[in-house]
Amino acid sequence: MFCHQCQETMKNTGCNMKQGMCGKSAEVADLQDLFIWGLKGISVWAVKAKEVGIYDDQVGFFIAKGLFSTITNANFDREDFIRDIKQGVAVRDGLKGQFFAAYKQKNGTDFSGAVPECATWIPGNDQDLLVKAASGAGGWLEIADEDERSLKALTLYGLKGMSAYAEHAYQITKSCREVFEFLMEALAALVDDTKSQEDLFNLVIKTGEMGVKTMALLDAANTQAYGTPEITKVNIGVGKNPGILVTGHDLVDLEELLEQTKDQGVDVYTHSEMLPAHYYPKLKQYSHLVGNYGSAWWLQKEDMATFNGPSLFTSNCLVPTKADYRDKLFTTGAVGFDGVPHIPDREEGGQKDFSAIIAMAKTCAPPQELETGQITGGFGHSQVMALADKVIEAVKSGAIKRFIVMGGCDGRHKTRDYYTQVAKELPEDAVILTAGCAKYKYNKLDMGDIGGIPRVLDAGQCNDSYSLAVIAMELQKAFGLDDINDLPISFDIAWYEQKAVLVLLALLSLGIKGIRLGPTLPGFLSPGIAAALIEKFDIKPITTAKEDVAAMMAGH
Ligand code: FSO
Ligand code: SF4
Repeated sequence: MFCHQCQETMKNTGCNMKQGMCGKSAEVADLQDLFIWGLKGISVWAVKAKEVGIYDDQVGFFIAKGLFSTITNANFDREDFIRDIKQGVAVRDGLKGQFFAAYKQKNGTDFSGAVPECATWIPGNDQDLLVKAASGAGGWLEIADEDERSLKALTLYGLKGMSAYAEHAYQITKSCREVFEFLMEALAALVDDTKSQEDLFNLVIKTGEMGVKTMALLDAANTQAYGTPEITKVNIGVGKNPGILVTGHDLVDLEELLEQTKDQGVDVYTHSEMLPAHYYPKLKQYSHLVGNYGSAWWLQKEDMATFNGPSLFTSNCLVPTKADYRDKLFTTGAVGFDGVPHIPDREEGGQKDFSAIIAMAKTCAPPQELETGQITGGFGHSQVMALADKVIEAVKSGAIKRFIVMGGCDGRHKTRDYYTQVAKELPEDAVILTAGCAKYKYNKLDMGDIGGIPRVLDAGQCNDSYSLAVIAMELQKAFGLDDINDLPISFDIAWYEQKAVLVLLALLSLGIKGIRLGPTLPGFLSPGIAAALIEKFDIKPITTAKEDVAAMMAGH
């Protein structure tokens, strides 16, 4: 195996032993590479098919859901990937057949152009497939040039994040054509030998631009389905009923579970990235959506053990475990874990069937209390802009000196205490804008407020980083500034997995410069590409909380 897609990668170079730091086995890592190689093969035909007027939404969705399943901590199940690789070949050959027929009809001759091996490969039996995967087919080490590998990794990881957000949006909108077409075009470009380094650099930037569009799409879809997020106090204590703990990012899954648990004597709690569900009017009206239990994803071993009831994973981050609570785990969507029951996809127009998890919850004790009180969130772009006059006044009067955007991911490394330290070190005239699970590093500190504006404004999930960008663009307009970088805003982003890569590319595509990225710069950046990003965008590694706070407050 060789995997370097997340911030925990071994020695900040690549996981290349029997299993990754995340617990992913070498076999699953190799199968994921082979699967992605197959998705590139489908994309090669999809780009050609587009030229003769063929587009199939289901092919786009297969690719998006497939890439999503290869994100860090989403799917650890070898059987899922063996199944998906074979299904991918069938999808590819179906599309290829359609293209051949349309091509012949249009040109009067058979198509005879050259295509890369991933567009024609046949898996044979399961054993052949495993041998092919173990040979490293489709893996990063097949690319000799480190800068080419780095640019392709930056693109692919951005596409993975885009796929996750597109998959969530698609569950609501049932249409994501522009994003799906871009995914296929970009995947095909990654196996196109004629692309120069400049082409690949441009593809990275285009991925960021499409990232903004994808997050906007998800923002609109969530708002249309569940209302505009509003400022909300969320209970972090527990009730007396047994409960189901829901984690991940999929609001449709949560809504269906809430419907099916109505009047069942079972409460529903959010965990980690599901916390922002409480900010949506349509979801918060369910009285048995009781509160948020525990902290960020990496503390799930502790939180899920004391929760007592079953837990549902609607997306990453899942931590592989053999602990007792494993018997109470359920996965759905792109998530998978060997031997853990998987709740199948909904039929067209129907709902997922959560009866097994509800039945189990009824046999469980209520959750053990970890803490009491409330945390406040729901500061999406429309809520913050509703406070615009107050915010602008506070900036003009000097009551707010600076905004620090601290969105992104949380994680288990000790070095991430930096983000708690930054929050503590910030002077009282600084306000934190956050989104993503990174917020758990400081969202339970008592940071107070500035004239009624809380000093930690939580916009929502990591995809709601879009909201933070909208707020910045609105403030730029309100202050009449030509350059977004002249705003009193600094970016101190924590990354862990590939959705954060997309968020970073999206911010860069909006022209935001001087972003601090930590706890380490990505291991998949070659020295040459890291230098190019630093030169073009002034990206900075983090240093110490003290030094960085001083620099940010001084406008650097
Ligand atoms: Fe966190 Fe995990 Fe949202 Fe990520 S739960 S780390 S960027 O998957 O998705 O913020
Ligand atoms: Fe290693 Fe991260 Fe890949 Fe897991 S996802 S194998 S920790 S680089």
